[in-house]
Amino acid sequence: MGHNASKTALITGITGQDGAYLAQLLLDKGYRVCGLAPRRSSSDVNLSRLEWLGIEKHVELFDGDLGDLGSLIRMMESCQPDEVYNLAAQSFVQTSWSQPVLTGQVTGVGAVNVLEAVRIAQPKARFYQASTSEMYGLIQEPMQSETTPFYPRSPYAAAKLYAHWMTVNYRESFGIHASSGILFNHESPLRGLEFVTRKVTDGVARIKLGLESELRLGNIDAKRDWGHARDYVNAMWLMLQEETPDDYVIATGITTTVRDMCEIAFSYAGLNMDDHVVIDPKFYRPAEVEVLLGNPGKAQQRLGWKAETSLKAMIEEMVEADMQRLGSR
Ligand code: NDP
Ligand code: GDR
Repeated sequence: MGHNASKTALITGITGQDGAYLAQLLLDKGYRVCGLAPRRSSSDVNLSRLEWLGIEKHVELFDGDLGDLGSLIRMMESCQPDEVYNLAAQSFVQTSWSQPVLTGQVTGVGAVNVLEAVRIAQPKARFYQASTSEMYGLIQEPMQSETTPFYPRSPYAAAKLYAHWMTVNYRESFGIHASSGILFNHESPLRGLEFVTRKVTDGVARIKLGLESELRLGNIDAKRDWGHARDYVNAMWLMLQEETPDDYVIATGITTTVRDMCEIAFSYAGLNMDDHVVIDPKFYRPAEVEVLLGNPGKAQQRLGWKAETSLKAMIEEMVEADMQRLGSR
C-alpha cells in the first residue's frame, strides 16, 4: 500500500488464473485495477476466480475483446493505465491444434492489437507480455535461458513467439517500455480444469470422495518446471518496475515428470495412483514438448525474484481446495 496509491494498471485476461492473482497483488499495493472482460454467454463475464479471491467488486471491468482494436483503444482512453499486462490468450496447447486460426488471432495478433492500443492511446504506459516456455519446444539445451533458441511445437507456441517478437519490436522501434516474461508452467487452485495439474488434483478429490474411480491421462513421461501462480505474478510486476524494459525467464529450476506430480497428489489423499490412472491416447498431442527446465538466474540477479513455493506444497494446496469445493457442493 502507500507509494503506489496513484498508479493504475490494466489487465487483459483478468478473469483467468494469472489475471485474478495479479489483480489481487496490485490491489494490495494500492493500485487502481482495470480489466478487459470479454462477454461470455453463460454468465455475462466469468467472475468465478475474482470471486474466489473476494476482489470482484474492487476491479473496474471494461467490455471488450482482444480481437477488437477499437474496444482496446477506448479502454486505454477511459482507464489511462500506467501499466498494461497482456495476459489474455487462447492458452490451452491442446486446443490450439483444433483451433489454430483462432489461436493465432487471439494469442498472436491479439497481443499486437494491445501493443497498437498502447502506441496510439497510451504510449507512456509500461507493457508486459505473457510469453511462455512453450516457445522453446524442441529445445537443444538442457536448461533454457533468455538466450536459448526457440523452436515452437504447436500453433499456440508459434502464436506466442510472434507476440514475443512483436513486443521486442515495439520496444526497439517505438520506444515503448515493453517487457516479456518467459514464464514456465505455473499452477494454483484457480488453474483451469483442462490443464494437467488441476485435472489431477480435481480427479484425486473426486476419487477420494467416491464421485469417480479413474483418471484418464495422456503422456505422463513429459517433464515440466512447475511453480505457483501467486509467486509468478509478482515477477510480472517486478519487471515493470525496472527502468529498462527487458525479457526474463521465470521458473523454479526444477523439472518433474507428470507421473511424479500425480504421485504427490494421490499419496496426499492416501490413494495409490496405479489403482486409478488410465492412459488414454486421446490426450496425446500431435507434437509433444517432452521436457522443460528453466534457468531463473537473470530474474534472481536483476529483479531479486525467486520461486517460493515447492511443487509438493502447491499440489497439496490444490488437492485440499478441490476436496473442499467438491465436498461442499
Ligand atoms: P487462462 O487461460 O486462465 O486465462 C486466459 C484469459 O484470457 C481469460 O481471462 C480469458 O477470458 C481471456 N481471453 C481469452 N480470449 C480472449 C479474447 N479474445 N479477448 C479477451 N480476453 C480473452 O490463462 P493463465 O491465467 O494461465 O495465463 C495467463 C497468460 O499467460 C496467457 O496468455 C497464457 O498463455 C500465458 N502463460 C501461462 C502460463 C501458465 O503456466 N499458466 C505459462 C506461460 C504463459 P475468459 O475467462 O472469459 O475465458
Ligand atoms: P502445457 O500444460 O501444455 O505445458 O501448457 P498442460 O498442463 O496442458 O500439459 C503439461 C504436460 O502434461 C501432459 N499431459 C497432459 N496434459 C493435459 N492437459 N491433460 C492430460 O490428460 C495430460 N496427460 C499428460 C501434456 O502432454 C504436457 O506435456 C501450459 C499452458 O498454461 C500454456 O498456456 C503455457 O504457455 C505453458 O503451460 C507454459
